[in-house]
Amino acid sequence: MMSDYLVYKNRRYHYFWLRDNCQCEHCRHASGQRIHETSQLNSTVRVARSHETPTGLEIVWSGDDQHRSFFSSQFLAQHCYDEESTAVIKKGDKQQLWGAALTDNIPCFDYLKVSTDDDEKCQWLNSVVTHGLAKLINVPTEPGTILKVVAQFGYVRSTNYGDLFEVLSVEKAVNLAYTPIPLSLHTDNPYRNPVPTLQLLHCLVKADRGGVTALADGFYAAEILRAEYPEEFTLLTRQKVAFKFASADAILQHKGCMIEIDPSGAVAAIRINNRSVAPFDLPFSKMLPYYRAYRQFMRILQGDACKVTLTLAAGELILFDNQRVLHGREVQAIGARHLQGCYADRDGLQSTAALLNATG
Ligand code: NM2
Ligand code: OGA
Ligand code: ZN
Ligand code: ZN
Repeated sequence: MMSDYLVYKNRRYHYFWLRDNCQCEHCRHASGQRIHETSQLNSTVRVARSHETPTGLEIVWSGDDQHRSFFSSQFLAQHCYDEESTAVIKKGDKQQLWGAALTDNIPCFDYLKVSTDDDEKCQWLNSVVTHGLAKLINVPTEPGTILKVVAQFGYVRSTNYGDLFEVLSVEKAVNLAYTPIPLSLHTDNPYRNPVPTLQLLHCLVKADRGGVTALADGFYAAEILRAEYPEEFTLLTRQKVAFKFASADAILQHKGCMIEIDPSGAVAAIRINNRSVAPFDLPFSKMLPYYRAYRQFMRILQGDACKVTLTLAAGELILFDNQRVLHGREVQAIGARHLQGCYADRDGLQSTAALLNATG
């Protein structure tokens, strides 16, 4: 059989891949977007001639009107795919998992600095990418400031709870969040699809007593579960369960796995919220094993290896990945505690971080 690839610097590149990724002005718009339709290319396109220049690789194609391509060696190195490593579970290359030892090392930044200095802003956002979490201090306690914080990196995701929500203890609360009752570690809005990917909580008034914030890296806890209780881990990644929320202005329901893995097996998202789990609707034979797995995962999350606690002071704000980092409220809040919260999109934050990293 005729070869369908060429070798450049000991790496193989398929002819079709090269033709599809041609960077010439007929194939790519000045914006960088592809002009030709991949589905319309000649699938048997072949290289008529190729030669290496000091800066890359030139190709003249046969069976395609003598089309010419040039690939810089940088482009080829950056996009090289010649490796058979599909069996390896790849966690996001920037992720840094953390456990209880983070208590004294939570990435912490000053609001004035991040809003006036791009390097500082870049480090703040990079921490959210790596740790799924960052704390801001010296955030003015003027109500609504949380929206200005979001504007530093992206846009608010509005929900049935509004652009922002008041975490206050009220009469006739629609959600346990709006009572002084403790909340076990959870991710917000598991009953939505898509789930809001980022959450911010800004403390305007600290409780006289109680109202302690608990945090845990769900990805770290999931790796403990995977290592120590593999069957329980698998059950939580395979069996969907329903989450529900209903109030006067919303009826929301979604079925999903408590631990989501990507096709390589890497943990991609956590969905845990004890107060809004609907009655499990599982095959009879799976009911008790599922409870065992869920309860074991909660014990790991709430245990000494994973959980970090802190009490937010007025003017402090936490920004975290709502599909990775679980949050909770320990100890009944006494006094006029007041937080404001809101949601935002992780991809917008990642985009701002990427721009800052590119220019910095
Ligand atoms: N609040 C704080 O997702 C949840 O139901 C947790 C969300 C009410 C917006 C609480
Ligand atoms: C929430 C929440 C925690 C707190 O509003 O979603 O979890 O400390 N609040 O009040
Ligand atoms: Zn071209
Ligand atoms: Zn919450």
